[in-house]
Amino acid sequence: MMRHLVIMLAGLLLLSLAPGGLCQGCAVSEDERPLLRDLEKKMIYSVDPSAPPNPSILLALRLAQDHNKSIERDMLNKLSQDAVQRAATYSSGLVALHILAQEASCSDPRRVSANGSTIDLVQLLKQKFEAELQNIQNYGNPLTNYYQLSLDVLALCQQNGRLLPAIASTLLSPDHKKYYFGSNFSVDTAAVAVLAQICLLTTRQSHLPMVYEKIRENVQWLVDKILDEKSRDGVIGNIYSTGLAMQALSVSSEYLKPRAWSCPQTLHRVLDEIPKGTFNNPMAASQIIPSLEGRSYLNVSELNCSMDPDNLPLSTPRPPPPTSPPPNIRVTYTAADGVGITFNDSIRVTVPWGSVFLKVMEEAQNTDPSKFSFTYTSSSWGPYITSVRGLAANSTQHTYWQLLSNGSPLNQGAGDYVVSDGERLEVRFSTY
Ligand code: B12
Repeated sequence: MMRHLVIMLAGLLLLSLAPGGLCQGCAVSEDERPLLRDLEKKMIYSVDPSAPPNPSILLALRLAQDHNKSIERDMLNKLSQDAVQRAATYSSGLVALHILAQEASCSDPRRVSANGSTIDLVQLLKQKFEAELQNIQNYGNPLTNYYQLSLDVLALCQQNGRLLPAIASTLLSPDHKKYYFGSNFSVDTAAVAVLAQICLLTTRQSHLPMVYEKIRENVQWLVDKILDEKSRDGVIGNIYSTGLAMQALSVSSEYLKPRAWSCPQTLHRVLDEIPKGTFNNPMAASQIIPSLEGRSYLNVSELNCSMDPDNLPLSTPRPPPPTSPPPNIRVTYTAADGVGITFNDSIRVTVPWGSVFLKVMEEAQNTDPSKFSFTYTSSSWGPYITSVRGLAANSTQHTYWQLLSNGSPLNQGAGDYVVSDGERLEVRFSTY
């Protein structure tokens, strides 16, 4: 009896230490938990009910320790409804995120039902993934990007989707074109590629040792590159890639040299940013929350939904107290074609203190639409600038409208970045 108990306890301990186990890496302490709970609540409040439901948010809530069951149930229903209606139009990475969110909610992604219809998201992802591979074969580029391809591999691997590890090992191999935007290494992309390949190594769906050797080499290269992007203060890439990087590094401890990374240092750096509002964008919150819980997207299949506590009550948020109108500030705004070099126009704009970049763009457009007209689409991260002065971004040509301040690229979008007095803002047509 006693022996059995000891063996069981040892087994549990081993399970929790294994890669992908529930208690890996570092996590917030009980003293720090209120900060995390506040972030979760804020993320829930800031969900836009008129926007399409966002699987990253439910995924983060499910990976958290504290839960609000009715909110999660509601989100799952909305995601299922959206999936049965529109999944055919989703990008491959969005299908992958829906699969992860369904799985994390203990719901079968192969049978998602709503309004009398049922859809098999895993089958759909296989088709979308196939189309991505076909596009690479025909044109040298995926339909989307390697961040989404990594999400695809991760979701298919978690679902035992008969994804050939040999294909994945070539697909995610070291390559400038895959892991860089322009001259910048994409820590976010590398992090998801690590998670995907650790999944492949853990689930062993092929019998060819050479394939696994290649995957291990890929992971080693990616982990080293991610660590190259670590600053002395613990941020990895920028603050918005740090959450995914933490997930990747905490499941790849065997690829890290001793003392190569201090998880607690990075964790505390992230915690310091929460009160400053750095993660007020719900997407940003959703990508940081799992790592604060010491968890990763590899844990979705291990969640036991029937054991969830229902302990995250939401109070109605208090409306902010009335304030006197803010003073005005002045900034310079430039719209430039950095590819064809056909225009480069600047204007001085006055906006209320606390305005975001988008407000500056709107003011400039109102003042001189012939030079500063623009369009945007709504995305999970907020407004994505698609064209300025009729010149449109084109993903097949790898062009986009880059946002800059005083000559440096911003790490936030036009809907989030708060401008300051005297700042030189710019939208520049660029390539990646
Ligand atoms: C790929 C990518 C790009 C590509 C998008 C085109 C393509 N080839 O797919 C390029 C290189 C063009 C790009 C541009 C920008 N990006 Co970007 N991008 C990503 C990345 C790596 C993956 C996005 C993705 O495919 N998600 C999966 C799919 C399923 O989700 P999705 O919402 O449908 O994805 C679309 C949108 O996210 C949109 N998008 C991409 N980046 C951004 C950024 C913002 C602010 C918005 C509103 C939308 C948006 O393009 C995606 C593909 O269609 C993420 C990394 C991450 N952690 O999420 C960064 C990320 C979202 N980008 C970021 C930033 C800052 C930008 C820029 C503002 C940079 C700049 N200074 O100009 C610009 C956007 C400017 C604009 N025009 O409005 C940040 C956002 C952080 C934040 N707090 O807002 C991230 C998190 C990277 C980071 N760690 O800094 N990006």
